[in-house]
Amino acid sequence: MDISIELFNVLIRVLQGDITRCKTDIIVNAANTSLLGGGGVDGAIHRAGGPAILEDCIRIRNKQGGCPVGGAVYTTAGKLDAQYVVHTVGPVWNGGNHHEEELLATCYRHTLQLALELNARSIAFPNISTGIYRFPKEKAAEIAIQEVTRFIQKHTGLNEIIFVCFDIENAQLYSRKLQSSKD
Ligand code: AR6
Repeated sequence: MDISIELFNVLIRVLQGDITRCKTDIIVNAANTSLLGGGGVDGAIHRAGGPAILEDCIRIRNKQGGCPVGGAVYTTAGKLDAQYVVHTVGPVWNGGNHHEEELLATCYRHTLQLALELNARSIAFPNISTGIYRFPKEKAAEIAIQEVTRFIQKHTGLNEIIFVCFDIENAQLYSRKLQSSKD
């Protein structure tokens, strides 16, 4: 199921598993606007990374009042084997007529922009919004792949982008869609 393809000189990989085990410059978190942690991948990242991540989140929250939907901020990666965690806030799926698709695309764009500013070479994304926030998985995969592809067409710096899929359904969707984007 795990696949790798090369697009615009960037290795794009699909891995099924736990993002907290990734060794990439950046691990992306699917956070909420409070930045105070939660369940799903957010809970896993804070648990594995330790309290330094939450301390940074609280500093950011005190300074700018959390993070808006579609926004992205970065913190230490704490005990994770990464340099930074980029926390982005995906939209809650609410039927599709509340700018959900655009907001999800904005998460990927802002996160990738931040990766560029942080001089990151590698980044691991979870499937933002497709858990507790109920965004339809297929649509979310299309948006993620589209935004990543657009970004690497225009910007150099990243050489590895990993889509970390926790569930088999997402892993299959991403593998299929990436294979066909190559053909
Ligand atoms: N590694 C990789 N992916 C994971 C992991 C993991 N360890 N754990 C879950 N996933 P979710 P959301 C997948 O619910 O939908 C939090 O409470 C999961 O299977 O984590 O953006 C935040 O604080 C799914 O495919 O995030 C927010 O309140 C994907 O990660 C809210 O949930 C995203 O699921 C955000 O909801």
